[in-house]
Amino acid sequence: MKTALITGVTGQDGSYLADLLLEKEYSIVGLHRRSSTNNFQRIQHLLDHPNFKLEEFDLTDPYGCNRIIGQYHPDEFYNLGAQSHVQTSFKQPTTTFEINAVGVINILESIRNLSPSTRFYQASTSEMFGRNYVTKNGEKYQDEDTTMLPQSPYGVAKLASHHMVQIYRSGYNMFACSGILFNHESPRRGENFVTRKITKYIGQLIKGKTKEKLQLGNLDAHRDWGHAKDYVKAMWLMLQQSEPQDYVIATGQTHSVEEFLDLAFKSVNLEAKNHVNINSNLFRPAEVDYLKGDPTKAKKQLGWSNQTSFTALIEDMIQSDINNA
Ligand code: NAP
Ligand code: F7E
Repeated sequence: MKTALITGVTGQDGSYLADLLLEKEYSIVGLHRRSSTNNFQRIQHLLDHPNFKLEEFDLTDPYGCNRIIGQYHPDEFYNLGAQSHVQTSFKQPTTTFEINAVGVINILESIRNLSPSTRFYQASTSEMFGRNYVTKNGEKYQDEDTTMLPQSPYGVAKLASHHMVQIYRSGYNMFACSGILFNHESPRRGENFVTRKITKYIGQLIKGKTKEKLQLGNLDAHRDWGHAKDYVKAMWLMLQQSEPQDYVIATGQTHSVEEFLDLAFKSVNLEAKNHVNINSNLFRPAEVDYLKGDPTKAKKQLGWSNQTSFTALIEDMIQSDINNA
C-alpha cells in the first residue's frame, strides 16, 4: 500500500485528493494546522476511515517538516497547503511569502535530506502568468512556455516556489513537479472566492435567508474555470509518470466574472442586475485580466482532460448551496 502525505487536506483540493487516493487504496496522512475551532468540514466523512489519519503540521516550521518526512518517508507528497487568496496576499504579503514560498523550500529540503525517493507535487498556479499571454491563430492563451509576470504577492510567492521545484528537480535529481492549475471550483470552494460567493448568495436568496444585495468587485476579469474533482486527478497522474515535469491543467475556455454571474442567476430564473452592487473596495491593487490555459501537453502526456462543462460546474455549486441554505 502506498503512503501519501497531503498538506492543505482541510482545503478544497486536499479534501478531493484524499477522496481520490483513498479510492486508490493509499494510506493517507493529512497534514493540518492547529486551530482553536474545528475546521474539518470538508473531511468529516473521512475521519473514521481506517486508511486516513491526521497530523498537526505547519508549512512555516522547518523542524516540523523534518519530523513528518523523517517519520513517514512517504511514497508521494502533495503540497496543497497555502495562503491561497489573492486579495488577502496584498494585505498579508509576508505571511503569504512565508507559507507559499519558504514553506515549499522547507519541504523540499526535508525530502532531499531525509527521503530522497519521495515523489513531490507542488500546487503552482495560473496566477504566475499575471498579465502575460501568447497569441496563436488569433487565440490568446497561456501554456508551459509562456513567460510569467505575476501581479500579486500570491503570484510572486508561487513563482518563487515554482522555480525552486525546478531547481531541486534538475540540481538534486528529485522527482519533483508542479501542476500549473488554472482556477478550479466546486461546492467545497472557500466562500470568499468569487464563484462560491455568488452561488452561496443565490442559495440564501432563494431560501429567503438574505435581503441584502451581493457586493462584488471587478466583473471584467476573465478566468478559465474547471471543477476541482477533475483537477485532483491530474495531480495524481503527474506523480505516476516516468519523468517529473510541469503541466498546465485547464479547460481551454475562458469566461468573464460577469458571464459566471449572469449564468448563475439565470439558472434559477433571476436577473443578476437586480441583486448585485459593485463595491470599489473589492477591486485589487493589481488585477489579472485574462486567463485561458492550453492543456495540450497534459492531454497528450497524462491522458488528462477536463470532464465538467462550465454550466455543469455552476449547476453543481448552485444545487449544493441551495441545499446548504
Ligand atoms: P484552500 O481551500 O484555501 O486550502 C488551502 C489549505 O492550505 C487549507 O487546508 C489551509 O489550512 C492550508 N494552509 C494554509 N496555511 C498553511 C500553513 N501555514 N501550513 C499548513 N497548511 C496551511 O485552497 P485550494 O483551493 O484547495 O487550493 C489548493 C492549492 O492549490 C493551494 O496551494 C492553492 O494556492 C493552489 N491553487 C489553487 C487553485 C484553485 O483555483 N483552487 C488554482 C491554482 C493553484 P486551514 O484550513 O487551516 O486554513
Ligand atoms: O477571483 C474578481 C477578482 O478570488 C476571481 C485562487 O484559487 O485562482 C484563485 O484566484 C476574479 C478576480 O480567484 C470579487 O478580482 C470580483 O478577477 O475567485 P477569485 P483568483 O484571484 O482568480 C487562482 C488560479 C489561484 O491560484 C488562487 O489560489 O473575480 N472578483 N468580485 C472577485 N473576487 C473575489 N474573491 N471576491 C469578489 O467579491
